[in-house]
Amino acid sequence: MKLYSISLSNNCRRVNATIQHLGLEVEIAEQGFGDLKTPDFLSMNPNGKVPLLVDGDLRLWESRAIMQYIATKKPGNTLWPNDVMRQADISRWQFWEAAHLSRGTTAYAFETLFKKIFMKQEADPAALAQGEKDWHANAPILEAQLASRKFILGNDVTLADFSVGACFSFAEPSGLPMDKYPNIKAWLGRMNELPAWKNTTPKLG
Ligand SMILES: N[C@@H](CCC(=O)N[C@@H](CS)C(=O)NCC(=O)O)C(=O)O
Repeated sequence: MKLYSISLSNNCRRVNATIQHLGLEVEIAEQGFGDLKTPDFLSMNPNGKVPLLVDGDLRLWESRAIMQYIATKKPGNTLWPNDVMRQADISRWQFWEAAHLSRGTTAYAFETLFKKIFMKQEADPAALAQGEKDWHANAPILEAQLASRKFILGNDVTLADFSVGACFSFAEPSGLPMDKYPNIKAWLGRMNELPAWKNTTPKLG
């Protein structure tokens, strides 16, 4: 298997953490942003985005789909247990973070960090205010889930943790307001004790 990836990307991080945690043999092809719009790359992923997994004839894009697929390569793991009810529960958190939680966290990262670093632009106050609203609308749901659990589903780390956790990759440098969410902060501390998670922390410059 070969993964086209950019180590700074939080979407790639959730896949790379899965690979490392399971000890999967995957060739990592680190890309530059310019590489993603070449005809060759677009023929594999018309979105021109990473991550992209190649396995035989399969060209698989979308980070959460890649996570589920590669996790099946190592049966018997806690990340994606062979139990449809657990899988449904994990998928639910993956879809939730993609559709809801990431709206606020991405707005913070984009407005306060990436615009400055890559576009030499200042944050747009209206976009940041909307991001703050989205963040506080969704964070309490995760905060409540983690009140009595070590990881999102319980005692074992699952793809839900790597999926949702990736949304927080830039929480600190982007100034995401975390004070009202001690359970999320404590869970992120536990995530950082996992070598696969710590090793895939994106390095900003
Ligand atoms: N929903 C996609 C998002 C992929 C995505 O937006 N990737 C970014 C990196 S974080 C990218 O490749 N951006 C390059 C571009 O849009 O030109 C996933 O989860 O895989």
